[in-house]
Amino acid sequence: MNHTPRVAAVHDLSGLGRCSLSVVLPVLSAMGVQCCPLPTAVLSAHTAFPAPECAAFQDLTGTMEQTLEHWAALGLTFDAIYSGFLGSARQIGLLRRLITQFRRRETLVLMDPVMGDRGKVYRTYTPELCAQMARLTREAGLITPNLTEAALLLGEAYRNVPTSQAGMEEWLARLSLGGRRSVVVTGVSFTPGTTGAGCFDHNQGRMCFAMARQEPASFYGTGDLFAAVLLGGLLRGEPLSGAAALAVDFVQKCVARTLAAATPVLDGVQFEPLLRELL
Ligand code: PXL
Repeated sequence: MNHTPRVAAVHDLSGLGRCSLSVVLPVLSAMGVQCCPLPTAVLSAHTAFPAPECAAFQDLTGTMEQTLEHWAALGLTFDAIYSGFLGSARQIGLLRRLITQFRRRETLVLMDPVMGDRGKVYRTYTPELCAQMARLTREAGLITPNLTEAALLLGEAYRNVPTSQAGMEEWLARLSLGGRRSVVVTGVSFTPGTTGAGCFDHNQGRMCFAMARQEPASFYGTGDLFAAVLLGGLLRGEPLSGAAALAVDFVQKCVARTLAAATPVLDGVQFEPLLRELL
């Protein structure tokens, strides 16, 4: 690609906790991608921090509507549309509009169906929002659920998460809607000490797994970091398997570095010193 690829990134902006836009923007910039943020909400800190009365959660649905009007008037289109944490169920309709109105035929639509983690749904996500999110992912060319979100999308209990490669391949096939879209499930693990991503590549019609050493802790925001590196890799022209391997490897290095520094899990991973590896 000769021009700098342009991505619309639909995510929240959290003041504390290294997730969503505060991770996506620097990663995509480092990878040579122009990131146009469409913030869904502004939070004082991500939702896993203790939330006293004074905690800020500013829903930006109205601003998103105005932004889409403005972008439409400017005749914009995007090389990729990438969505993550949403602030309200009304935003589903706006995301649908963004996808239908601003995509070209070759535009990559990456939906990270952010809904929960570790078997739990996020505090601000209603059952209505989850159901609508699942429905909208039908419009995506690529989805990147973690295990919790994969179970929610399939209507499976979290305890049924596959622990074998064959079981995960069956979930990947179901998540691909019969091969119609690409899927990358994060956090898969079949052997102790190893974790990574299970992929179905719609273009090549095949599955692959990208694994790395499992660090003995997990951090908030790593799903967002993963999806941003994956997207940056794909926009550089990497196949899904290569982009997934890059993202798995980068997240593992960030986690290892953060563990060594022993900073709080809620603060997310120290990706900043490693960003140059993505340049
Ligand atoms: O990393 C996912 C995420 C994104 N945005 C907000 C969150 C979370 C996960 O907790 O709270 C606001």
